[in-house]
Amino acid sequence: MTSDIPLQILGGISAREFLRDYWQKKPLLIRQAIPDFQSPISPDELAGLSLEEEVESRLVIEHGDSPWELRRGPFAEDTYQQLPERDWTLLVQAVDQLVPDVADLIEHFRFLPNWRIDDVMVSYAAPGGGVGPHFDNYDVFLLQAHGQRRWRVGQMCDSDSPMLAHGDLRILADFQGTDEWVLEPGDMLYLPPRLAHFGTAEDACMTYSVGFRAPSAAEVLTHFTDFLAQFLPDEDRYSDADLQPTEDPFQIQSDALDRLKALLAEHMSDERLLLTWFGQFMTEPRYPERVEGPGIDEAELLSALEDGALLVRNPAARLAWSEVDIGLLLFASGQSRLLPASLRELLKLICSADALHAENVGAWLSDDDGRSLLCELVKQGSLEFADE
Ligand SMILES: [Mn+2]
Repeated sequence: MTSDIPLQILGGISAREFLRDYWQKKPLLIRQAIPDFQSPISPDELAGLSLEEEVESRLVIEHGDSPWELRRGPFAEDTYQQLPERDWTLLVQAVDQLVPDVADLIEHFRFLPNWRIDDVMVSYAAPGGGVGPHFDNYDVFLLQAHGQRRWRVGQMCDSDSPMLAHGDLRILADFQGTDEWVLEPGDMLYLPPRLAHFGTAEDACMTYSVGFRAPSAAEVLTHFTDFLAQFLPDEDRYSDADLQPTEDPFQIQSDALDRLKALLAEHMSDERLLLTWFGQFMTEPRYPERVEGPGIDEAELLSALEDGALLVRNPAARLAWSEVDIGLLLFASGQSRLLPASLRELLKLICSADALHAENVGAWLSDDDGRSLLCELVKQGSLEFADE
């Protein structure tokens, strides 16, 4: 089994061991997870991204206009000349959507479901820079890309953990350090959700955070029930055709609760709807404005592919698929599509091939469902033509 092969990215343990002993449980320091790692982008290039309108970026300045000042990008060209020598951090979200070489890092994490991955955030810190002791509700792999960063980890936290009174940043009032390590380029630290951590730059340094996502119980309940409600007619109501005479008309009896529980159970247990909602929800793009396709018809798509065009996944799109009793469901950037089981190989190709072209999808272009699927994904913006 591939899941039992020792992986360099996990420090020589297998995916199975990592998931059993560390994932969502405890931190793991991996020295030289990527030996001789060199950052595909430079600090200047990262600063350049933070000037762009459509890029989500933040600056945290420890001794700024206020303690732990948070500024949100896009930043002006002269921002970086006016910063102090030390103790500040620049954070840029979803760099994997902007720089293909950064997206390639995700290939190391194929032992985890792709739909659990959020983005690769890249941070640059001046000496002494950090964002304060805090915790996140998500798993993260922190890959040191340049310079050295000291990471301290501490206690498990939750929403009752005391915080400093800084409106924008969630900084722990109380940090109980248990371990600390200095990470060099290529070293990586895995942190489970809710573990207090505190990183400080030993010298000017860059860190890549491969962040994961998990919907909160509150999100699952509110979003799923909203989705479900669209399919429920108004006449589908609490009903009590079995009602018995009441002794006290003001009392809510347990039989009313039983009827409510039955109503909830009846609707909440529809697996197809639950799967459809979940697939759509988990593939909703973080930046929907980056997933917009051209108006194109099947004939145009066909002739472009025959002329040698390459189709690639839009790095801002999210894709997932699943199996149901009557076929396959493809989820693409918040939408779902029921497809015949015969398209299984095409779905896998769409989700994982480096590029789609006349050779690898040729056979499906003469299939009505296959051709229409590819065309829809281009129109929706989940697939796009490669520049060359
Ligand atoms: Mn963090």
